[in-house]
Amino acid sequence: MKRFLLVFTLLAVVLSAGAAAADDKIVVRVAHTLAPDSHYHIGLENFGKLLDEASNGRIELEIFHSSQLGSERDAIEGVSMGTLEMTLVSSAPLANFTNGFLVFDLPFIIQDRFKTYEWMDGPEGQKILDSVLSKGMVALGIWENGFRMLTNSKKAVTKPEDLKGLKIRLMENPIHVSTFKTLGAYPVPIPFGELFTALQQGTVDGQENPLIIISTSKFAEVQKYLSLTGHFYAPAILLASKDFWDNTLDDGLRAIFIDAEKKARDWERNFCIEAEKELAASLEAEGMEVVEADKAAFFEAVQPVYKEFEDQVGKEAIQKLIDAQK
Ligand code: EAX
Repeated sequence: MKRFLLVFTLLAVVLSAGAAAADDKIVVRVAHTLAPDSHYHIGLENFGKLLDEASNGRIELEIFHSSQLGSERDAIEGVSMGTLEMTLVSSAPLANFTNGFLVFDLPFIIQDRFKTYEWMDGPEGQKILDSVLSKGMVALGIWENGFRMLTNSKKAVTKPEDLKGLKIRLMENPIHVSTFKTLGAYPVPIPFGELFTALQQGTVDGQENPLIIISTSKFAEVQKYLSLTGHFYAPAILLASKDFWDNTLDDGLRAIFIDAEKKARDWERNFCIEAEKELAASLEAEGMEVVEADKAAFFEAVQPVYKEFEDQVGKEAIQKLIDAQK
């Protein structure tokens, strides 16, 4: 009997130790607004795999796609308050929280994505990332959303005048809104999760997003014309809640996140570049009419936006980003 009790006690100890190890698992929720075959989602899946491997299964990344946890603004708020661990968002809606990222929103400021990657990954980019620390967030790095292209249901837009009177959905960002006002369009900020329906119902005539989003969000079903404008370049920022970063993770786990983020970031950027190569042709095959845009004319037309925002963004910050691409 004694022997039996001893075995039983040992077994109980072993079992409860096992339970403790299982409790030790850290589930990290990350939210984004895009489709499950998008660059964000596939990039995050890869990030999750890297975290899992490096932590021997201790870190589990749980990805919520398609605005399941709300808009980008909701997700940033959640991360900032500590009710959500992570999110991957365009930098544009961060304008509601900091001026740090505004420089990226200026039309046509980014021409050379490769030189910009170097700049973003260096000390200048780090200063920008650090601007969210006081908002309860840690920005881990800059991934890619991409060069934004214009679509609409009314007409082929090749020059600024063609935009007159078109209702265009934009992200919630003052520079984006001003750019489209300057071009003569009616800007309408709508969260991404409501965009397909807004296009379908004609609440807006058009929208602008990278080709990979136009494709994975099936906008060809509700938009006829695609103009290859590349008017904004959207970086994607991987944000973590500062509470989660400081209090749930320890030094070892933080190092794992930092290392996995760099690998996943580079992988995701390459994925975007590769995917993009085929996309104009495949959207054409889906029935869109694809036109080149007179970029020089658009560039000229949006110059007042630089004047309007140069104080808020900082002349020096603008010049640094331009010089980095020389
Ligand atoms: O960050 O809202 C948008 O148009 C963004 O490109 C999208 O949510 C990805």
